[in-house]
Amino acid sequence: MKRFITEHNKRRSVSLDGLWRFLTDKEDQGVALGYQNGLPAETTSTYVPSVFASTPTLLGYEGVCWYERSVYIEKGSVRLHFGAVMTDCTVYLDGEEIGKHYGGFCEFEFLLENKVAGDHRLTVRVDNRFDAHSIPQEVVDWYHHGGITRSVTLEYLSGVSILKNHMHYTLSEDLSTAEVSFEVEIFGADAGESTLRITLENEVLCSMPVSVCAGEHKTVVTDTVKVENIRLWDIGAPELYALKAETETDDLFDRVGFRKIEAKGYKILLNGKPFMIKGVNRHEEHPDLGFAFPEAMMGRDIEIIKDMGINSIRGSHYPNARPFLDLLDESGLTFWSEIPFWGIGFSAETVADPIVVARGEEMMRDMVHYYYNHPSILIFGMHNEMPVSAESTLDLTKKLYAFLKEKGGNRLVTYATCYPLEDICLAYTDLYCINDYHGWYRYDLPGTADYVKELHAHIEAQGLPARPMIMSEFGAAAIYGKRDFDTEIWSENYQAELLDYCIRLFLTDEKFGGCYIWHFADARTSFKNLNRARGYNNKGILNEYRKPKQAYDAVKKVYHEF
Ligand code: ADA
Repeated sequence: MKRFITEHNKRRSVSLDGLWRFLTDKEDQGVALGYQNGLPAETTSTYVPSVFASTPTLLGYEGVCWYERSVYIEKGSVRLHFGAVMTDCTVYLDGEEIGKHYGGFCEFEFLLENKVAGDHRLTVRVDNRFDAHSIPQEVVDWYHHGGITRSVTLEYLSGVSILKNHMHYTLSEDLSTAEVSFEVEIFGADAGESTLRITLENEVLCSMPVSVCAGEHKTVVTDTVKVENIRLWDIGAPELYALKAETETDDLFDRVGFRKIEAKGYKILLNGKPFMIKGVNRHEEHPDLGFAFPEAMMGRDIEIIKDMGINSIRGSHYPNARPFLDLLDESGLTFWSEIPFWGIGFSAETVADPIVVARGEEMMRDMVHYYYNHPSILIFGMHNEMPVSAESTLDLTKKLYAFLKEKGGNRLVTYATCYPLEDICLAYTDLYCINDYHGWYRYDLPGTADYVKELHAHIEAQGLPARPMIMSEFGAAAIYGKRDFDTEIWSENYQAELLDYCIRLFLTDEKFGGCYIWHFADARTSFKNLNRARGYNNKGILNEYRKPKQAYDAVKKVYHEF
């Protein structure tokens, strides 16, 4: 799969990025017309990965599109991996359905067994329409993109193959030693026996016999071993370890880190030391290329973010691309990863819909499955601005919270609420994360201070435990270039003043664990739903092409002071 690290030496993998045949199917007649058995001759082509809207004539397109290409498959089993397809897709090989996937920001894969060597036709039907069960719902504050938005890879599996290797660990009290074990998913590409060897840096931590039947999936949990002299992964000092799992015929590399995150009283502790989040929300969105975000720009965004003194990014509001997480691991920046349960669109009834719940749970499982080893992820987010006074949201929150606490590794689990005073879910979070725009939607910036007091009083009055509070969103829109002598709303001046005021307020409050500015860069949204100026959410510290507004210097100054 597409990463910024090499995942295999033994396993051969082939990128399927590039030109694919492409056809829109506005009337959704494709299956009846047999497109899965071959697209018509007049079909054009498009680049994978990309979004529909990067083709100017498809701007605003909502509907079905078909992708097709030929792939050479050697005899045996292969793993077909998609970085993300927006939003609903069905995948066919030589006309036969091999699987479906729902959810526009999650990785997924199919295993194809015993293929005949030769050229095969791979077809993907992609549908970006919304329905009653969509996550997010149609009303959402980002652009309705569609397409095969991240890389596609084909990998050849042979013998005892390794599909996953999660490193579990517990650090000693003084954080110098770790009790480590591995949960390894193996697959029998061919029936056989092998030795599973796991090395961390160059030390062999496990060597055990494994055997599988052809087509068999097995999860192996290794014995726990002690690793001494731990070099901790930390902010600005991101010590990473090379992790390798291999059998005679296959291998899987990763990079891991050891660190401990906790919430104690009002403090967040990273590696036992108080950690104040100086954060920013970021959409992984490019004004022309949408969610097919260019990799070189990921690195550039990180440099810009570091320059401002930011130490944490909230991947609002969906799992970000793996290469970005690789960069975060290596940069010593921390991350909040969440799934796109995005507020306003969801009614209490929709949250109770079993299809919606099942889809949400699957997205969460996918996120944990693929992202588990990334040390930069300190926080898993369950949802954003949902109807938290409803029993249905309480049920959902309980389920997701229990799952993440059990399976999510050493992470804080939370959600962002904009209705904290009516919120009945607050017992199921490790942090009280509030989105509040006093200085924007209410034009009452000084009111923020009173609101914060009210929030603390509310938590206490409810008898809820002392936990760090985070302002997970706050900000103001500013149109790039609108600067003046006064501080009118929509101006860069007003935005800069607001951010300076709020950050000082939050970071000097002893019950706060930090804040996340809304947001890094202006991001495209939908006129249809939200009627936003220019069709953008203009609360970026930078504009959509990453040109700094006045807020850039203001944020840099204040974050560097703390
Ligand atoms: C919400 C939401 C963000 C964005 C923001 C805004 O808090 O979570 O995605 O829409 O409001 O700009 O109003």
